[in-house]
Amino acid sequence: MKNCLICQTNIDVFMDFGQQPIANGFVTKEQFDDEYFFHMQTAFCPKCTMVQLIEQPDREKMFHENYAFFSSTSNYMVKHFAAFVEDMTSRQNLGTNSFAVEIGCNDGILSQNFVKAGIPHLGVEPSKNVAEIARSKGVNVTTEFFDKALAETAIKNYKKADAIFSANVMCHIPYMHSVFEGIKILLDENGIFAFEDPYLGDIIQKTSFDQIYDEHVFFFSAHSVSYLANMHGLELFDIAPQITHGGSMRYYIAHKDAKPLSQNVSKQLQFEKELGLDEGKTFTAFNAKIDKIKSDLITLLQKLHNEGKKVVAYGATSKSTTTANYFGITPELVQFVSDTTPIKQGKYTPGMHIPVVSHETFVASEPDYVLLFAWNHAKEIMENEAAYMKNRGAKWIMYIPQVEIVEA
Ligand code: DWN
Ligand code: SAH
Repeated sequence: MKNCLICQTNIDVFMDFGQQPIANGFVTKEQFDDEYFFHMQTAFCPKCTMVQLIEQPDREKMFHENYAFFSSTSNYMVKHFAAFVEDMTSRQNLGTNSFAVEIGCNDGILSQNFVKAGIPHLGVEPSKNVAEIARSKGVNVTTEFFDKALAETAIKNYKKADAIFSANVMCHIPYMHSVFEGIKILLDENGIFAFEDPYLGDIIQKTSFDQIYDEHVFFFSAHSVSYLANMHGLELFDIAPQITHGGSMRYYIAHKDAKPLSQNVSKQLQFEKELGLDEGKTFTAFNAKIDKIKSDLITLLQKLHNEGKKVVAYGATSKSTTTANYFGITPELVQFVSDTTPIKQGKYTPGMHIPVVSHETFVASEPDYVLLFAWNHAKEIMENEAAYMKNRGAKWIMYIPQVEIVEA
């Protein structure tokens, strides 16, 4: 029995993924024998409704000077984050006299827009290699983990923030009360803290179980975020669904009563009730759907293997570490994974040890089927590869929300 990281209530496990490796821990052959594994289980809190990991590896094992995810590998995401800064610029009238903070700025994909607009800013990014790239784009970065202590230092060195941004980072941080205490200290009395993360409603509706991996400790909903904000004298006053990462939600938070409350919030809370996000049985049903995808995908890959087809994968994502390890996708079933990230190439995927190769190798390989591990970037990738796939007569294999073969 464990206690909820948010409200301390006893929580029960609803899904057990067994032993899982570090999702972004790509390994060399020499490292095969001493890979780190942890017991990955998810639980639902019946009181505050937060869905969460029971156990998470130490943060230094995941976020360090060899972090393997570089945000700017997707052109679509570059545009998405420029639009996020525009949205907040118009809400807060951001300019040369403002102060903006980004928590988890990675390679500067979002914060580079502050540089372009001349907005004084601070990027917080503990993974030194990606932070260095953000710096090379002119972003002012501190290579530390955001928490209450960092917020206290930031108000001494800078000033209170008119806007605090974070994308795909809040859901990574187990010490969430320290983060929210930090937000309370750092946010100007009229400021907005806007963050987005994969949305629990989409995860349940699409059975996108692969959003569950070591880095993702929380699976947020409007209900759980609103509960958390209230605990700190803050308020969730607006929300905006996003299509990114297979369905995300942007949450707008301010000091209590500082901003008008949008009807979007109450409508979403109603929708979440209808979807059953406040009931344990919803997550039991989710479990059964995961196991159906597992057996359908493994049956298909085994059949293609027996027929002598060449099957490869596209996108060595963090998500695919869960898919490959939980389903048992071996290098026999999938020969390699293509990925444009240099630090991943020449290494092997965590746990299952599928070789990671460059896009050039993929193009030269003439596959029959391509398993789209980076399914959240399907539009961008399928458009870019349409001509190649058609010429080759290759087909895509999709598995979210269900297993299907898709003609290019
Ligand atoms: O939350 C997180 C999100 C934002 O990013 C982090 N915890 C880690 C990471 O998750 P992920 O690895 O599942 O993210 P992506 O964006 O689905 O990863 C896509 C992968 O595919 C990257 O390694 C880059 C690669 N890629 C490619 O080879 N060709 C991507 C595109 C768009 C391409 O055209
Ligand atoms: N915002 C980017 C990066 C997401 S990946 C995007 O949306 O693409 C998650 C990032 O969070 C990593 O770069 C990791 O180093 C960073 N991170 C993890 N814990 C953090 C913390 N406590 N404070 C700030 N950043 C953190």
